[in-house]
Amino acid sequence: MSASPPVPALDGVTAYPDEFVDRYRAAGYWRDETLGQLLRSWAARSGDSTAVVAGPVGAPQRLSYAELDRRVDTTAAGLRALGIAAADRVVVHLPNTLEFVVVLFALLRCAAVPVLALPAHRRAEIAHFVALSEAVAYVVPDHHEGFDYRPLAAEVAAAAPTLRHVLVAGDPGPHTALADLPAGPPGPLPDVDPGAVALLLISGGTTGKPKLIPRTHRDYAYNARASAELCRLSADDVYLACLPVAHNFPLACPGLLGALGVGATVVLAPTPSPDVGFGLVEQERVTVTALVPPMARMWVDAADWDTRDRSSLRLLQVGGAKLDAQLARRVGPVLGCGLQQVYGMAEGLLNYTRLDDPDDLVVGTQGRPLCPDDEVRVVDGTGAPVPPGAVGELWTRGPYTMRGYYRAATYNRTAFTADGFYRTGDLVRQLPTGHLVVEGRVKDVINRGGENVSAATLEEHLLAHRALAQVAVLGLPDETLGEAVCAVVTLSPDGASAPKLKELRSFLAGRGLARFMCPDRLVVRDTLPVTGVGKIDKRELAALLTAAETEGHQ
Ligand code: OOB
Repeated sequence: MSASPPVPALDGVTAYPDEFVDRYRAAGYWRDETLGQLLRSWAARSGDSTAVVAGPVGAPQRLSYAELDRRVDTTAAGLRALGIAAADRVVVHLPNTLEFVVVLFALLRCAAVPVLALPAHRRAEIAHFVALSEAVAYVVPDHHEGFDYRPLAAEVAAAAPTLRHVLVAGDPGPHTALADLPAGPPGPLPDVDPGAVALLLISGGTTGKPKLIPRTHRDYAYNARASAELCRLSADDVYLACLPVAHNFPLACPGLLGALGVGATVVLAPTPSPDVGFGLVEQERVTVTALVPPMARMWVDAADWDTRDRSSLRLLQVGGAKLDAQLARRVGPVLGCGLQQVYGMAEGLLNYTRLDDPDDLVVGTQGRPLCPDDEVRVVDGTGAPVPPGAVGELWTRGPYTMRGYYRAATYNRTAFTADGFYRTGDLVRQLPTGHLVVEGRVKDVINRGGENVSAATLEEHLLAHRALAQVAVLGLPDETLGEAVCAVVTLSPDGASAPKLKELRSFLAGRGLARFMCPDRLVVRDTLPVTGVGKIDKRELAALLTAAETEGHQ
C-alpha cells in the first residue's frame, strides 16, 4: 500500500486541551481508531453476517459486512476520482437507505467530512449548511416521501459557489447518479488522525439557525461503543432505525454504528410509522429500536389493536424530548419490551437509564451519564451550583462532548464556559443516584405579567388529563400580560370530547396549581408540527398560531 498524504485539519474547530486528550486516552475511552478503518475490521470479523437491511417491507435489500465494505471501497474510489479530497465537506441529505450507509463510510474512507442533514430539511437549512461548511458536494435521493430532491439540489447548487457536484441516489435528472461515479483505483485508506473531525452533526437547538457540531473519530467511536455496551448489544441483536439515521440518536446511541460495532444487523425503516415499523419488527425479528416520544405514543396506541408479532423486541429506547410518565408506564406492558429513556444531544453528553434500573427510575428519570468521566454541573443563573436536588441549568464536559460549534467563534464564547463546559440550556435536577430529570429549557419560561410560568411543568400537569394526548405550552404576545399562556393540545384517540378552557383550569386548580400558571388560551388541533427527527416543533407551532391570528384579524 502506498502512503497517503497527510490529511489537512479543519479550520474553525475547538480542540480538546492536551491534558484532556491524555486523560481520555489513558482511561481507554479514546482509542487510535478511525471510523473508516473500523468498518474494515468489522468486515474482517463478521464478513458473511448481514450488516444492513433496507428497502420496502416484503422485498428488502440486504448487504453482508463484506459486501458493505466492498461497496464502500468502490464508492470511495469513485468519490476520489470525482476530485473529492481529504477534509472536503459534503452535505449528505439521504433518508434511511443503503446508500446512506455506503456514502457515509465512503466519505469517511476518503477522509472527507460528511455534514449530516435530515431528510425533512429544506432549502433554507441546506443552503445554510452548504454555505457555512463551504461544501464541495451535495448528496440527495431522487424522491423521498413524495418530495423530489433534485430541483431543491439545483436551486441550492445555483446559489453555492463552492458546490461542484450534486450526486443523486436513484434517477439523477440533470445531476450525477451515485451509481455512475467514475471508476477509480481502490486507493489506500488515508492516514487519518483519530483526533480529527470525522463528521458534522446538526444541532437540535431551537434558537437561531442550526449549528454544525464537529465530532472526532475517536470521540464518536467511543460514543457508539460505550452505548452499545450499556445496551448489551451483541451480534444476535437486530437494531431497527426508525428515526432518520442522520440523527445522532439512531446513528450512534448506539444506533447504526454501535450495532455494526458488535456485528449485529441494522434494519433501516423507510418511514417512521408504526405500520412499517411493526412490519419490520415481525419480518426481521427486531430486538432494539429508538423513538422520540410522539412516535412512541403512536406505537403504543397502534399496539393496542395491531396483532403482528413483536415478541422479538427486547428494548425500546425513547429520547429526544421529555417522555411523560404515564406513557412511559404503558410501554412495557403494551409493547412487551423493556424501556430505556435517553436524554442526549448532538453536542455530546448522553444519559441513559440502565437496563437493570428499578422501574421508578426508568419511568421517572431521563437516565444518568454514559461515562464515568462525564462531568455534569447543575447551576443557577450566576453559574453557582444549586443545592443537591434543586433545578438548575445543566453544564457538561467529557470525552465525547464537543468543545465548540464549527466556525462559530462568537457564539461559542457564550455557549461554553472558559473551562470548556457546554451550557446545554436544559433545566434539570439530579437525584442522589446521579439520574437526571429534565424540567424544561432555560428559555422555555413564559413571562406572564411578571410571573414566571414553566412550560414544561404546565405540560406535565395537562398531560394528566385523560382527554389530552399531546400538549405544547407556549407564550404568545399579549397586550396586557406581555405574554399569555397558550396550551395547544391534541385529543386522546379513545374518543373523549375536547375539554373547555374553564374545565382545564379547574382541573389544574384541583392539582394544586396556582391561578397564574393556568393557560389563558386553549387551541385544539388534530396534529402538532414536528421537527426533522419528530419532536414537537414549538417554533413552528408559534408561527402557525401567529399566522392564524393575523389572518383572523384581517
Ligand atoms: C437528541 O439530540 P438533539 O441534539 O436533537 O437535541 C438535544 C436536546 C437536549 O438538549 C434536550 O433539550 C432535548 O433535546 N432532549 C430531551 C431528551 N433528549 C433530548 N429532553 C427531555 N428528555 C429527553 N429524554 O435529541 C438526542 C441525541 C442523542 C440521543 C437521544 C436524543
